[in-house]
Amino acid sequence: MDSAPKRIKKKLSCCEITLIVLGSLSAVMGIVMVSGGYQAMFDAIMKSQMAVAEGSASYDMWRVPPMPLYLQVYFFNISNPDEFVKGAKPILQEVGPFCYREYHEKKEIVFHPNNTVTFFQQRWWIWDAEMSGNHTVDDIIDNVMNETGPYHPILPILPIPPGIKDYDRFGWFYGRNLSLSYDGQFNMMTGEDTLDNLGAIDWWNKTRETQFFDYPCNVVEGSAGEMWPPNLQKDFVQFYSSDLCMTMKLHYKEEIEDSHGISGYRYWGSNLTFANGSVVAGNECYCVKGTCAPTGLLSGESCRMGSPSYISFPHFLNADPYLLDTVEGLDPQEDKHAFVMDMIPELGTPMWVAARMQINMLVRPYPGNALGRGKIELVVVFSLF
Ligand SMILES: *[C@@H]1O[C@H](CO)[C@@H](O)[C@H](O)[C@H]1NC(C)=O
Ligand SMILES: *[C@@H]1O[C@H](CO)[C@@H](O)[C@H](O)[C@H]1NC(C)=O
Ligand SMILES: *[C@@H]1O[C@H](CO)[C@@H](O)[C@H](O)[C@H]1NC(C)=O
Ligand SMILES: *[C@@H]1O[C@H](CO)[C@@H](O)[C@H](O)[C@H]1NC(C)=O
Ligand SMILES: *[C@@H]1O[C@H](CO)[C@@H](O)[C@H](O)[C@H]1NC(C)=O
Ligand SMILES: *[C@@H]1O[C@H](CO)[C@@H](O)[C@H](O)[C@H]1NC(C)=O
Ligand SMILES: *[C@@H]1O[C@H](CO)[C@@H](O)[C@H](O)[C@H]1NC(C)=O
Ligand SMILES: CC(=O)N[C@H]1CO[C@H](CO)[C@@H](O)[C@@H]1O
Repeated sequence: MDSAPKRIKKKLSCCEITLIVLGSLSAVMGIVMVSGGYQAMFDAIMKSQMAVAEGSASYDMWRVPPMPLYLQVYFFNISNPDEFVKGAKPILQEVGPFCYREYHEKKEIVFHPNNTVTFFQQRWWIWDAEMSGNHTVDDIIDNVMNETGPYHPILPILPIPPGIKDYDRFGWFYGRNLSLSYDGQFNMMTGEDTLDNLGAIDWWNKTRETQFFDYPCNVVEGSAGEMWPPNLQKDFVQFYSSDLCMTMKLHYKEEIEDSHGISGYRYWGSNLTFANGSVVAGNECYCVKGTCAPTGLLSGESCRMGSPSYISFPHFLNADPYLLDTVEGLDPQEDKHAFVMDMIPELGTPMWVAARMQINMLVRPYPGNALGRGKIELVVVFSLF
């Protein structure tokens, strides 16, 4: 069936901003912390333990995170494709999870005299049959990784609109597995001079202001994604995400306690994280080429090679509720779908992270395509949670 001559090739990558959990370091530091009154000693130990320098306690864990990381992908099958192209609401059926173990390793690490370190981050994914239940790797190969096959039931019946002619395929992992350069190059503050900037990003891919959004939405700031300065406040934490091409802000939600009795602060992707300019003044700079998204969606157009993609939280959690009405079959639930990061505030160290995201594709009617309602449709392609 090749009425679909071309499909969008896309390094959509995105989204599993899996963050390092410096677990064993946290446990050790937890004991040190209860000895109050030794602030200077504590600070000195803390600095020698936490700053990233060759031979420091955190160096090896920073270079190759020892904590298990997982990538779980869910797809949405459009179960009424024929009706959909004639204008019916798409009926979505969640299929998954497809599970991978994810591995990270920092490469080409260079420390500089100004207490920064430059590196690339290599990531790779190994299929995890056990966690994937009844789904086999063949299913996902047919869905995302097969560079000759269809990535989704809907695309073969939707020809690529005129004007998009540079791409012929669409693949989530396209060119990404084991790539050194895909995530770009990072320069990060090591915290050796002061822990106040521990783990903060200095520049990404040689720039402090990217081309992806207008100023100031394009400013590279926040953590590089793994460590934060000690003594977090109950407001927000932020990190630069090369996957989303923006600095992502997670807002304080509540105090939590994990199963080992370690208490922490929970930060999450709230309804402000992807708020548009009507909801949060100033966020107009996330509009791309004059097009502003409904609140709760981040455009991936400039970040992902011109693809009509939008990032949201899974099942449009914390987004404009009207989005739920454009499809059938979604049901946002905080415990399943929220982007959550639990932190030990005294250390600025994550204890548990669920980086949950959803990739959506914009599908519009255009001359020569039967998609009938004359209305822009946002089609959910897949979710990571
Ligand atoms: C997806 O939907 C199509 C059309 O209803 C159906 O034939 C197919 O079996 C579904 N696939 C999965 C994996 O549920
Ligand atoms: C630190 O030095 C590196 C290497 O010269 C440079 O790329 C970076 O911009 C410097 N950062 C600061 C904050 O001075
Ligand atoms: C990534 O590369 C490794 C090593 O070649 C391989 O074992 C693994 O299956 C690849 N993962 C994906 C998702 O292609
Ligand atoms: C990729 O998809 C095509 C078309 O569906 C199929 O013929 C081919 O066998 C698939 N390749 C792999 C490696 O699964
Ligand atoms: C980083 O910059 C280089 C050189 O300008 C460019 O080729 C590469 O595509 C950029 N990487 C990313 C992830 O944008
Ligand atoms: C965001 O959520 C909070 C509650 O968590 C609510 O009070 C507020 O009205 C929401 N804001 C928007 C713009 O939806
Ligand atoms: C922002 O989102 C709201 C709610 O989704 C929408 O009504 C409004 O038009 C959006 N603002 C812009 C500038 O598009
Ligand atoms: C890994 C796993 O759970 N595999 C199961 C997938 O489903 C078939 C049929 O239901 C089982 O036989 C496998 O054990």
